[in-house]
Formats: sequence, C-alpha cells, structure tokens
Amino acid sequence: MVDRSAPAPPRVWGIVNVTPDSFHDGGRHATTESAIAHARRLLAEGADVLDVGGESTRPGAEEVSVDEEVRRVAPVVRALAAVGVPVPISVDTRKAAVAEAALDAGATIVNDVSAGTHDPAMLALVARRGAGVVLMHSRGTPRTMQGQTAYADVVAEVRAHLAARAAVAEEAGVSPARIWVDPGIGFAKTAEQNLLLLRHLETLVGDGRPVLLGASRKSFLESLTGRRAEDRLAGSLACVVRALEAGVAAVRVHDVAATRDLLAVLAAFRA
Ligand code: HH2
Repeated sequence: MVDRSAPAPPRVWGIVNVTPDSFHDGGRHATTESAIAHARRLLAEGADVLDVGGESTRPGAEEVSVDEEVRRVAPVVRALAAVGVPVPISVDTRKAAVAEAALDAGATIVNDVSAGTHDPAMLALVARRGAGVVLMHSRGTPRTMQGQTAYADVVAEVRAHLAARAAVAEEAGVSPARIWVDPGIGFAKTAEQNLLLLRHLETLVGDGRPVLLGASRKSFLESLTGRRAEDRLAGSLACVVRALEAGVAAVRVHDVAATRDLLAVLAAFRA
C-alpha cells in the first residue's frame, strides 16, 4: 500500500527585499511604496510570513549602515503593521538596532543570518522583546564567506553550530518555542555542500527545532541547470518539494504564488 501520510506542509515566508542590490530582485522594490505594494501582493498570493530586509547578504555584498537599513525597513514594516496585515512580519537583519526599530514598528520575528554572532546585543534584544528568531548558519561576513568553505563534514558541522547557537539564544532568555534554525543555503558553502545539506535535511529536522529553508533562486541551482537567477523558478520549486518531504517547517521564497500552487497540488495527491 502507498503510504500517503506526510508531514505538515511548510509555511511560506515571502521575501520583501527593500534593497538596490539583492541578487534576484535588487532594485525592484527599493522604494517604501513599491516594497509595500510587493508585500501586499505576496500576502494576496498566500504568504504566511512577510520577511522584510534592507541589506543584501549575497556573496560579496558590502555592509549597509544602521541608519540606511532602518530607513529602508522601518517604514515598510510600520505601514504593513498599520493596515493590520494578518500574518507575522519578520525583519531580516544582523543588527540589533535595526531589529529594534523593526520590532518597534510592528515586526515580531528577527531573521538573523549570523545567528546572533554579528551583533552581541541581538539575542538579548530578542529575549527582552519576546520576539521569535531565525538562527541561520553562516561563516564570516557576506564579503568573506565564500572563502570559508572548508568543512570536514558540512552536515554535522552545520547541525552542531545551530544547536550551539540555539543554546546560546535560550541562555539569553529566548523562548525555545520561538526559535527556528536554518542551514544557510549559499552562505559559506560550495554548490556541492549546499546539495549535501539538502540531501540530508532530515537529520537537521530530526534535531527537533523547526527548520526554515532558504534556497529560492540561489546560485547553486545554476550549477545544476545553467540558469540565471531570473530563470531558476523550477529549481526553486524542486527545493520546496525537498523541504516538504523532509518535514521542514517553513520555506523562504521569492515566488509565493508558484510555491502555493505547488503545495496545493502535492497536498491533493496525499489527500
Ligand atoms: N537568504 C538570503 C537572505 N536571508 N535568511 C534566512 N533565514 N535564510 C536564507 O537562506 C536567507 C536569508 C539571501 O537571499 P535574498 O534575500 O533573496 O538575497 P539578498 O541577500 O541578495 O538580498
């Protein structure tokens, strides 16, 4: 008999990049007005969370000042909160001052690609504000990370790092129920290492914390398909299928409508 039992489908986090230079959608939603319109579109398409970011963390990206990052994200978060969007708003930042401004504006989750290592004030802030937090695996900074891809066992090292960072977050007072972990696809990893992490996603899920996966349109897909970022939707959707079968809690995507369609059709097969 076919086993049609399956884990719950992943929640869909829609990416709102208020940046001039993000690797896929840089410049498309760089003004407050266009970012708000984009966020509302993602919401209408079925996003479960809106993840608003004001600094590109693509390989080689330069750091943005706190003032500039706050200027990019806070008005967008404030406007979305003011119209009462029915989903949580997450802020994608490594800086506690930016996170605080976004929390003040109405965000309730901090998505930190440095897992609290970039800014020592971050985890205490998250704890104090009772916010949720995404702890993502990376090494170095976006400028230096692709020179730091030496691992003896990438899957074991990513799992150990995330367990250690979750322990630090809990010691800082963050509620264990409000912690997600993320293997950091594309951050200090070669294409082959990204694939290993995707092949072995179940081991990270098995560690017991909800896993967020961000593989949308990333460059390892080019090594498999030869496609540029604008043509990587099919590859990105394949990663959502992989996330679903591994029991991942959430996927962070540029393409909410296509991801929702994919999940709806897969759910119908299992009904
Ligand atoms: N990837 C990016 C940014 N933030 N956060 C989490 N938790 N996981 C990820 O994989 C992740 C992330 C990079 O993607 P994007 O935001 O589309 O590009 P850019 O950093 O160039 O703005």
